[in-house]
Amino acid sequence: MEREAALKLVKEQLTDHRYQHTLGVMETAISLAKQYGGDVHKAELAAIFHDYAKFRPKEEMSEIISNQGFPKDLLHFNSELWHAPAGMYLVEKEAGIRDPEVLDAIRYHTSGRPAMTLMEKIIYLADYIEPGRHFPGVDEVRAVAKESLDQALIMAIKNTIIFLMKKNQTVYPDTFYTYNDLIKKLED
Ligand code: DGI
Ligand code: FE
Ligand code: FE
Repeated sequence: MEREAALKLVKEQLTDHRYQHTLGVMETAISLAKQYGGDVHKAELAAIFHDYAKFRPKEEMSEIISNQGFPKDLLHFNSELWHAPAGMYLVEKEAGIRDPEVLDAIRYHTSGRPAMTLMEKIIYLADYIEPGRHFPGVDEVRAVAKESLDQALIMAIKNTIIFLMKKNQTVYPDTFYTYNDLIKKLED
């Protein structure tokens, strides 16, 4: 699917603010893909669709997780996590996207997972550092992203864990497993 057609589908699903965020993720994902040797068109598509399900009713998302083979433990953690797997399912069903690399990048863009693929890393990081993001520490991650995709990813995941813990929120285990996996690979 070409950019314009994909953007049109996504625009209908999102608020204007979230659509602007999506455009930022798209530009950032394209430049990370160019820098780190990822497929630029796939990165563009995954970025455009990554938050497709963000505004679906919680009941719809939890039903998808329950009935479409996703891990049910997600339902016992923050509902902010649900739009990623629900998005994967809906993007395939409603937009006809079939590419597993694109679909997995959407699926894992919030929690991460151990052994993330290059495409998954690009989308996770682009979501975190796109130009519309303004929070403490984001500029440091942007700077590191110019040098090392994995180092920047570790910083983003670490910041997210600390952010959640400061608010006394639960952390989905895969987020910790992603952090551990990346740290172990650095040690090797
Ligand atoms: O959809 P976005 O706002 O663009 O960003 P996102 O998909 O990365 O995440 C949405 C929020 O989910 C983010 O502010 C942190 C929150 N969240 C809640 N529980 C968890 C979590 N994020 C991770 N990585 N792990 C959690 O357990
Ligand atoms: Fe998201
Ligand atoms: Fe996002």
